[in-house]
Amino acid sequence: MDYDATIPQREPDDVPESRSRRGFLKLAALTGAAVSVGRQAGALSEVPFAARELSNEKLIEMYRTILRIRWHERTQADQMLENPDYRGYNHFYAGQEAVATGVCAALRNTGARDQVDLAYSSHRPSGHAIAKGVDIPKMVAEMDFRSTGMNGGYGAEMHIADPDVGFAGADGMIGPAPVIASGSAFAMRARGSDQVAVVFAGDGNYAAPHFHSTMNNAALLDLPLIYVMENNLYHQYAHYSLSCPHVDIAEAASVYGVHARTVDGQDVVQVYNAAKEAVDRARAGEGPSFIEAKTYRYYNHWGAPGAKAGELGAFGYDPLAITHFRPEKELRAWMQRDPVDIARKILVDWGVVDTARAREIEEEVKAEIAEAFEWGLAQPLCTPEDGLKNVFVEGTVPPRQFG
Ligand SMILES: Cc1ncc(C[n+]2csc(CCOP(=O)(O)OP(=O)(O)O)c2C)c(N)n1
Ligand SMILES: [Mg+2]
Repeated sequence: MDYDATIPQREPDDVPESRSRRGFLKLAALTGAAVSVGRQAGALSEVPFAARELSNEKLIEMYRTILRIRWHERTQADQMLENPDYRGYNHFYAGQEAVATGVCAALRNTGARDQVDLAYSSHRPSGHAIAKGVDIPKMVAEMDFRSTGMNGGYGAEMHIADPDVGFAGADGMIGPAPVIASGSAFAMRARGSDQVAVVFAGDGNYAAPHFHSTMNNAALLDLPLIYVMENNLYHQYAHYSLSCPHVDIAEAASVYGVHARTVDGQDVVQVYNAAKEAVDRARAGEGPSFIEAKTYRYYNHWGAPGAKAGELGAFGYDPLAITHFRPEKELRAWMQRDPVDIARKILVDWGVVDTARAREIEEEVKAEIAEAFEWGLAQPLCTPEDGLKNVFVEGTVPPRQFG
């Protein structure tokens, strides 16, 4: 589709809220360039190379985060496949690790509740949670419904949350998360805080009305909201082209006057650059940003069907799918641009570590995750009585009227 032909062009001064976009349009008008909303959204070369400021320690920590997510997923998939006593489940994030890692590396992940940045997930939360810095052993226990887990065994995958690191959790619904996150962004702005709210949502969100109302309100109110759309090409078993007319969904965000970028979601540095730009804009009161990260998931939509223990990814048939919906060659082609390999190559090429040290770090992370599962799966299970806790209050509640 040719967006130059289909998106009506506005005069520079007709653009009400987005200062940076107005500047861009003015500059383009001065140079006589043909301006298209679509080209702005996809203009990767314009993203400042913020990663130049990352210390070696921070780059290594980002690599560790990618590896923690990867080995958490692989270990949990193996539990689901091999351990009949394991009750946890997950919408696996393997393949998308660089997105959560690059975004959260640009956020404030510790501090008081009125300081820490917030991240919301929709239904694929484990990678976002780890990147935000949750306690992994407690998350492992939570995902297996253990009473000493992160949320007392009440949350499990779909509702894991840790306010101490600003991880607000998932809601399990396709649509509402961006609206909820924009409510937090509104509160941050109303309090005069420089916090930002981030929402991670999939390409399936585009067709939900919440996407459009969130973009509209965030632009109108200049909210410190960062909408990270992880475009992994599919929602459950349908390619996104079946529900979205855009190739780059970022173009749709641009139309609402939201600063929008598309990035290679397999490359943690590219993701970081776009996230840092978005965070700086939000903290400076310059309003919302939208980052579309092109990525791919290695497992099927939910759980481990089609996967084999000890192997990365699911190539086999998913009984939940109506057909064998994604070509194996497509999955293998994406795995050739693996976020772990790309991050390792960046570290080695930039002289941060050598290949041997990078491999050692991976072994350290594998051991850390193995310990997390050992601890988590030794925790006490919830009892039937636990199910009644937090439902009724002790004693009496005085009658009360609103108003
Ligand atoms: C309102 C609603 N409808 C349907 C579902 C079932 N569902 C869960 S995930 C999903 C697909 C989401 O696709 P996408 O947004 O691309 O995210 P991805 O799973 O690819 O990460 C659907 C339809 C749901 N959770 N909520
Ligand atoms: Mg998707």
